[in-house]
This record gives sequence, structure tokens and C-alpha cells, in this order.
Amino acid sequence: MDDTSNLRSRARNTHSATGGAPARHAFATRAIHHGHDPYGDDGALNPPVHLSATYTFPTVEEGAARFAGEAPGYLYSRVGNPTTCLLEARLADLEGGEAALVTASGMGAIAALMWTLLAPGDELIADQTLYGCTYSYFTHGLARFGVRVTFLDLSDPTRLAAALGPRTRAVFFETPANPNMRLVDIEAIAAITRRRGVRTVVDNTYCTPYLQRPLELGADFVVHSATKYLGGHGDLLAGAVIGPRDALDEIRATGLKDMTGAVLSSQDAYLVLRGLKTLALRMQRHSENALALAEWLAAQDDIAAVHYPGLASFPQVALARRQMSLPGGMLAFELSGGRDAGRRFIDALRLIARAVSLGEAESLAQHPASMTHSTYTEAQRRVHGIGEGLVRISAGLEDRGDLLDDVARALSRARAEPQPRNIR
Ligand code: 3LM
Repeated sequence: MDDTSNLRSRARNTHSATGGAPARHAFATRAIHHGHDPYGDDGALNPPVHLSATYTFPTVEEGAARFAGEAPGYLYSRVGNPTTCLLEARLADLEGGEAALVTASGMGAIAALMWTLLAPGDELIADQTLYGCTYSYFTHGLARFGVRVTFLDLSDPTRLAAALGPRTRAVFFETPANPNMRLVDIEAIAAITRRRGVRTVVDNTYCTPYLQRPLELGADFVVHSATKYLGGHGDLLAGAVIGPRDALDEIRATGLKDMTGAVLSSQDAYLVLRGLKTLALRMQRHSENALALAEWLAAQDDIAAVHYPGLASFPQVALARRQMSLPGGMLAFELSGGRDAGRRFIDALRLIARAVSLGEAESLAQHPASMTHSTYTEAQRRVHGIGEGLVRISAGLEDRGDLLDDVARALSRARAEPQPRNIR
């Protein structure tokens, strides 16, 4: 057995633990209980944080058997750790996948998956609108190593069949897309890729499995920035890949163990497990607050467009209702005054924080063209549908009235003459 296949078997062993709540329980219950037996070992209601880089072998023979994948047990935390493995079991369960792999960041998850799926000469087809660093990794990272990356507007799935070539291995998209909220029909895309043996990868960061479960709609892999809603408190970076067990074993043994080494620490895995306990509640509140903001903004004369899947005026509202159980906590909008008005608005906010990232208790606002999507050139942003005046808000968990007051006040200041920054 080569090193890779040993580790695949090893990962299978360390991932076999289930226990906890049976699968018939509802999402909110499984997000709290799945995979942990509070009556096991020492009776701890909360799972312990295992702070150990390495694990002892009772004998050399036993250690060799673990390395060969012939005996269960941990060997080194870059391959598996009881706390990270519990998080993996829970995320796999919530997304409806066979297995999961957690990583040090969302970019770590995407890189571990892509380095494993793709080889020089292969083609990746990606949606035209992506989070800035994913776009940068595809264009400057994968392309440098001989992978052809083709960007396509996947909000129209009919374009895909004609674009698939003999070396197309995977199709990657976010839905809703960061930052312009355009949706991609997961079921329609997966119906096309399945027939051609091409893997469909969905970045489900904006939705979380509480709102949308791409694997149930035919996707092969889900990736997450768990830094966002899954962790939920803005106090860590983490990522995840969820999908078929054999493929995940391979990603663990190659993309993660040997190529990126982007392993999640057990302390951060614990914090994500803690965040998951309130995921269902938080996603409901994020959605309520985002809807209130979107509706209020859409009623203002000087707002040129509001992009939010919960609005009846949203062009893809039928798809949103079919594919997502709630419209989520993210919205984007454009002021008629363009880039300057957008930046004045963000500068005038007092409660909503000027910051990138999303999915935290605190509401956050940012200007994609000069922040999260500054990895695109202005010309590329035009082609990829990312407006210069776009403002992105991650609706937090605060009181809805306080958020509306902040937005109303900032908007009236943005309408006025340009103000010096941070005058209150
Ligand atoms: C952001 N996004 O503000 P990490 N996939 C999606 C994402 O939104 C992100 C990642 C992957 C933002 C981060 S910008 C400097 C801050 C849809 C991250 C990458 O590696 O955990 O940050 O995830 O939009």
C-alpha cells in the first residue's frame, strides 16, 4: 500500500464514529447533538478540545498498523484529531454528505479540493462572479500550474453544456454569488455535469446547510468558509469540504496533508462546534434583519438597485424560493450617486461596522470594488458584473430598528455633500 492509500484508510477509521442523535432528528437538534455522546468517556456534556499534535502507539506493531490503515486510532493531527473529526462528522450530517474535511480557512478548503481534483491540462469552469480571493486563486494560482480556467455566466445554465470540453473536470460556483447576489440553479447545473462525468462544486458559505443543501440537489462537493455563519462570531478562520467519502479521503491525504497543510486547530474546531449550536436561530434572525433592510432600501428613490433574494422584485425570486429555505443575511445595493455616494454612505454608518467578512453577530458593510473584489481589475469587474458603486451589507443579529435607523441616517448623509470621514 502506498502512503496515500494508507492515509485514506486511516481517515476512514477516524471518521467512523457516529453516536449522538439519530439522523431522524431535525436540523436544529442535529446541529447541537450529532456525533457527540454526552454519556461517553467522562460524561462531558460539551466535547473536549484535544490539544495534541501527536498520538502514542502502544507498540511499534500497532503504530505500523495504524499507518497502514489496518487498525483504528489517531496518529498525527495533520491527518486527524478527535475534535476536528467531530466537527467533520457534524458538518457532513448537516449538509447531507458522506464525509467532511475541515481546514484552516475557506481558501484552504477550496485549495485542498482543487489541488486534488485537477491536474495540468485539465479545465475548470467557474461562474463569472466569485469571491475575490477565489477568483485570484483560480486565475493566478491554478492557471500558473497548467489548469485552464474558463469563466461563464452560470446564472443561465444553458450555456454550460456547450462549454464543457473533453478535459473539463469540475464546475465551481457560489449561490448567491459574492458580492452581487446572483443565483445559480444547482439542480439544473448538476443535471448537465452528471451526464458528462464532471464534478459540481458549490460554495455554500452565504447560505449554510440551514438554508440550502447543494448535495441534495445533485452537487458533488460543497465548500465553506466556516469563518462566516458556521462559526458565526467572527473569532476564527475555518473552512470545510463536504462530499463523497472516497474523494474526501483522497483530498485529506493529498490536497490537505501534503500540499496545503491547511489544517484546522482543535480549539477553532471547538468554536465552530459551539457556533453550530445556534446556527438555525441565527440564520432566521440574519434573514429577518436583511429582509427589513432590503425592503426599506428598495423603497428609497435614490437607490438604483437592491439585490436580495427575499424581495418580490428580485429577478430570480422563483429560483430563490425553490432552492433556499430563507433568503439569508446578505444583501447588496447600488446608490444612484454611484461609487462616491456608496463610499459616503459606508463612511457615515455608526452602528454597522465598516469591515469585510460576513455572518457575524455584528452587521458589517463594505465596498466590494475597493475591498473584497479589488483582486479583479476595474475592466474585469465590469465583465464579471461587479458594480463600482455596489455596497454590501452582512445583516447581523442586532435589533432591526437600530439597524434601520443607522442606514436611514447614513443614507441622508450620503445624499448631502461629501463629509469628512467618521464625523458623528
Ligand atoms: C468576504 N469572504 O468578506 P476564508 N468563499 C466565500 C467567501 O466569502 C470567502 C471565502 C470563500 C470574505 C472574506 S475579504 C478579505 C474577507 C464565498 C471569504 C474565503 O479563507 O475563510 O476567508 O474564506 O467576502
